[in-house]
Amino acid sequence: MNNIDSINHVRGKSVYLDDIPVQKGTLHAVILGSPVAHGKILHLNISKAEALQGVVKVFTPKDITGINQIGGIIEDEPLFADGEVHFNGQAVALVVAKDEHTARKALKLIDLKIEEHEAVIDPRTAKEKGLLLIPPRTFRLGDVASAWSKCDYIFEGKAESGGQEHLYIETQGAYAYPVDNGSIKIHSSTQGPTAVQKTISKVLGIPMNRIEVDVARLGGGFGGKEDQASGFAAMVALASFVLQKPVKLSLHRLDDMRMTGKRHPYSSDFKIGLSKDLKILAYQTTLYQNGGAAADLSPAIMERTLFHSTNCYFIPNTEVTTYSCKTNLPPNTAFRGFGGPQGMFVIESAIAKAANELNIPAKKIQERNFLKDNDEFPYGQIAKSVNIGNCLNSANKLFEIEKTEKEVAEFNSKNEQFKKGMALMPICFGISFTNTSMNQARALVHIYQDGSIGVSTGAIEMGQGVNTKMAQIASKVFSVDIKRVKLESTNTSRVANTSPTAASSGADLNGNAVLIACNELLKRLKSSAAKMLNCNADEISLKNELVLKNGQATDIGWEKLIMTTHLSRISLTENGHYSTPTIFFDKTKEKGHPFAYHVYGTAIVTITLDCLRGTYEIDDVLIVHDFGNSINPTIDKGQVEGAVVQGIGWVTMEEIAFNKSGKLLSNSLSTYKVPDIYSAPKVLDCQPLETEGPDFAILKSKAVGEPPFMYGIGAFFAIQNAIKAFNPNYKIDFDAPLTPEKVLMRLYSKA
Ligand code: MTE
Ligand code: LUZ
Ligand code: MOS
Repeated sequence: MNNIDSINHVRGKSVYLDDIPVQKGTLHAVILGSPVAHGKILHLNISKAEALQGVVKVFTPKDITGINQIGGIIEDEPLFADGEVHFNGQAVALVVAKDEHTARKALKLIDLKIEEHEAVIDPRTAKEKGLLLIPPRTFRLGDVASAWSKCDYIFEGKAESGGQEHLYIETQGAYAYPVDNGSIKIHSSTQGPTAVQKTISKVLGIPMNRIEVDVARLGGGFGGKEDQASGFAAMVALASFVLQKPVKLSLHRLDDMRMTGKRHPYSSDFKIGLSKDLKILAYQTTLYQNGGAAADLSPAIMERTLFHSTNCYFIPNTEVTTYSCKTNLPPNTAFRGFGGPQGMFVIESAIAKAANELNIPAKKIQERNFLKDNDEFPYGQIAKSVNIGNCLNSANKLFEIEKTEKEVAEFNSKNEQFKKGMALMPICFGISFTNTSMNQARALVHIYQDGSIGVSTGAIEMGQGVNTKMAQIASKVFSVDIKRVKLESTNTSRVANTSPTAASSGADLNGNAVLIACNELLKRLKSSAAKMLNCNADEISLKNELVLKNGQATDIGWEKLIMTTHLSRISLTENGHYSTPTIFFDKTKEKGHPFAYHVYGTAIVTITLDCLRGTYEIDDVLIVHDFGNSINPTIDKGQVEGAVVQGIGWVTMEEIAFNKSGKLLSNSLSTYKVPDIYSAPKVLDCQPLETEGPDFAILKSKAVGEPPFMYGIGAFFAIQNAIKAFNPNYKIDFDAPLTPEKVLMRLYSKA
């Protein structure tokens, strides 16, 4: 089953926000972003800009009809800066004009004076100054303090991981127009239509039922549109509401890069203690999250860092503390993995440090400490159906890892300029929103009189194939051709109170809601067929568009069944509601059972390093991944491939640079390098682990969106190993991304 959108995507026929035909008289908006990262607004005069021909209005805080507030978790973020600015690019005003060109011209006529204050860029500095977005949190298991004395080896170190630009191909944007009765309709490039609706409701001061948010699809989100689409949508909605005109905003790439938050950089201290036989007895770490100027999703991301701080290892004594630090950067936000990768990078660094000091391969320590069934996670959940060991065993066999290790060693002994490095990157990722209440979804299913089916859910299609999976589920339940099923746009008037499509749980939550709705309709159809055939409903089944009675084909086809049911005045519409059972979390104890299940897998990453230039190529990434019982192996494999390359980019080449006063230097694609086809692995082989799959995954098909991102981290350690093979003096350190410049310095460092 291919992605139902692929043909239209390739032909350029799929409609994204900027492709929606605009109404006559549509106005265009452009944002004035603060030119400095921190300061006091002394003076803001818009009269010259408003006087420019073609300019309709310049919006500032005083034009807001509701409240000037867009913070989703904490109300700490104004829509338009009021009095102070806290990051470079923060919206100060919105120019609305007859076209974008005029609006941009008007930007230059706005008279803005800011008294510049010192900008804080570094999270540790922020922490020292007491600038925290929320109070710190700690997860604990066992007793670290008393465990150190039992350790034969103790190592300490620091780990740094960098930010990451989402670089969705479609930038942020929205298109709003007034409809009847003081209501507005808005198309928004968002992962969270309800978040958009709620934010607009607050900013405009009108109830949610007056706001209809519609999303056909996104040209990528990767977390960047989970929360941050809301502000842009609110600006457009405000302008449209006040002017009673259609208004559109589609960010220029440079504005998008400058104004939106990214993956959180983290700076961490770790201490790890092992026994002689390489059991990790104790692990203690403090992580400083660079949150940016407002909370955004940072509290939830900080939480997921805690949840994933021991990756797939059982460590009986653990203590992990995180600080969410307030800096003068754009508020950092969700990005594939949601803080998980940052936490996992630190434990992998701690293990690599220990392995380096003990002069053994890290794999020995990794394997020795894999989680097993009934082990306790630091957050109290008991591990079940743990597949990490199985994944590695299977990888050992399939990919002949030992043989490859020997080949790498042989290559390195024979070559001077080129060295190879290998690393094992195992993963364990929890599935469910860590905020329990968000784990719910609804679906609305209509069967039309002609037998065609319309499915609406709360899920957003952003390239991950969730719509295809939804269509598969409906077609499977009714046993009809998938061509009969159409996925509607995601619309808050059809499916309300949605959670964002995030946490890799879009298919699980919405798919289960579709399943519930379809099964309810199926029950109705069966009793209708039973009436037609004068038998009991339990004798009826549907197969390949035919009604079967006791397994035997009848002359009633799908279309006849539907029409007859409709004529009998039976509803062919159903709403399904799903909420994940059994999960809970008690924040006062920091213990619970927050995840429906975990996804496991393991990757072996091999790279070749050019020791003259510091450049490297990824030879291969060999994966055994636990998909459960995948409902769409083609799509799921695509998710793994994209995630791996994105993960490699994060730890190798994607380097976000701000200057000391908080100005983004890597503000375009000429100064920010993302992986291209040359930096992708030469071989990316992903084999499924043969398993049944957990009950709470949709049709036992495990969530796949985020977990494989973390395989990319293996590239960092593979490069480290190659550096070591060349330079025995290299004192291992952990500073991602490991760009060729950094590699070169390390190749020739003298201890
Ligand atoms: N794949 C594509 N092509 N585009 C995206 O934006 N987002 C990722 C992942 N895969 C993304 C993607 C992220 S961050 C998440 S959380 C999941 O898809 C969300 O979709 P799902 O819950 O349906 O897996
Ligand atoms: N968003 C969120 C997420 O609000 N809670 C989560 O747990 C989460 N996890 C991954 C990605 N987005
Ligand atoms: Mo993904 S970071 O949960 O949108």
